[in-house]
Amino acid sequence: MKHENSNKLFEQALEIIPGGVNSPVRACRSVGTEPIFIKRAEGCMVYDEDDNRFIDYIGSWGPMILGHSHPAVTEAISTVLKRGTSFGAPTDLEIKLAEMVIDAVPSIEMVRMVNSGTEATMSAIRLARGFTGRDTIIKFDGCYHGHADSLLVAAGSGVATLSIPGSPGVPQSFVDHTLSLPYNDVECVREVMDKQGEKIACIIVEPVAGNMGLVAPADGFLETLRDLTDQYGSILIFDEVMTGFRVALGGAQSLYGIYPDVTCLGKIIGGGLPVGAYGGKREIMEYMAPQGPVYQAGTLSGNPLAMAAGIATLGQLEDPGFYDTLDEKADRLAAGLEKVVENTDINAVVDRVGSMLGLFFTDIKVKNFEDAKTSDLEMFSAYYKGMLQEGVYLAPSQFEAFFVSAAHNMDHIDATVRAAENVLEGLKK
Ligand code: HOZ
Repeated sequence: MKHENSNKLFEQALEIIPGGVNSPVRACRSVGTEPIFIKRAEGCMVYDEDDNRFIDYIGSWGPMILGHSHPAVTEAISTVLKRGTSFGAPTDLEIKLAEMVIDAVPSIEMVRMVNSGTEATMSAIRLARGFTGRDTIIKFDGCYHGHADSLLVAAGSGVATLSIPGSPGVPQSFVDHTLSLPYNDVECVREVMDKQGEKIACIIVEPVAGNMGLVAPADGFLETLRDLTDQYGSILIFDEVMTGFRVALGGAQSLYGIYPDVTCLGKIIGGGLPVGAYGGKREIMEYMAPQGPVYQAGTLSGNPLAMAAGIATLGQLEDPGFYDTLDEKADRLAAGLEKVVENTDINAVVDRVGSMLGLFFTDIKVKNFEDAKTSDLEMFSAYYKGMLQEGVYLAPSQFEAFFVSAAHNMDHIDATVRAAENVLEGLKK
């Protein structure tokens, strides 16, 4: 497989863009390759600048649940595009998308649109601090909530991929207000809340962690967070930027029946355009300016193109049976990969929640970031490269989930399992 054109573009990019990329994981450093440059994408396939084609399981890191260039989404964007691209003023599209979000996500009564997941979590934290009058927050090791200063502590995703302990540029005084605890450790969070609960503004959590690879919540974990935040008057924030409209129409909260005070969204609700949102209980959301005292603003917030893409995407997800069909495909992929792992006798574990999947090269059940770090990263890197050669495009990091879209069919899934079989057979030797 040739990568000549991608390699040339990367050389050019390195001269003028830090690391040659606009988001660190894309540089593919942890897997020891150079990024492929994408020319176009359709359905579940991406095509690169060297005319290679790949079955895509990155899906733009989650948003493309319908697959790429879905006609309903591209048509909605082009219709709105003709009326102008941004007004910095309210439009009816914002109301429509807000209504769709509120109808689907059980705990959201009011919602504010922003431009990215990072903006959503950063604003939700400020809201929680403003509402409670407290400064300290709790997050979990290996969870990634975007790159706002106070959240870059023991973070997953790119921070974990590059093994960065924290980030220079984040004042120690910010970090002092962030407690990071082990994911799924009910006893630990109970102990900390029993000692410091009255100082805790919020607990923020990925209800299904997707930024340390895929890690499902243990029985009782989310419930304990709900109980403890209720007990101590702290805000419970679910970061559903990845899981929202992904694991179910109502997100992870509807799947597990645990409802947060504030939910952060992004990815799917923008249908592939830049978007984020945070929403929750009316009495909390009314604390936001201009209704309340907590400030947050944005020139492009509620952008009409993003709203149109989001509305068109969510419209497709409302089809009865959408998630059953999607989950069937994801289940076939997970089962296929498990079988390959078993047959090849390679140390690896596969996990799945809805259409989010993970594969760790370890022999233990992964419950938290410490477990995730036992994965053999050299094996992952060899697996990643092998799969790319086989025409399968995976996230170039052990610490990211991968996604099945509605555009994958059973043939794509079976071809992916065969590819994994070839690669893992080869690695065994
Ligand atoms: N860190 C995000 C995924 N978990 C985005 C990665 C990217 O866009 O490069």
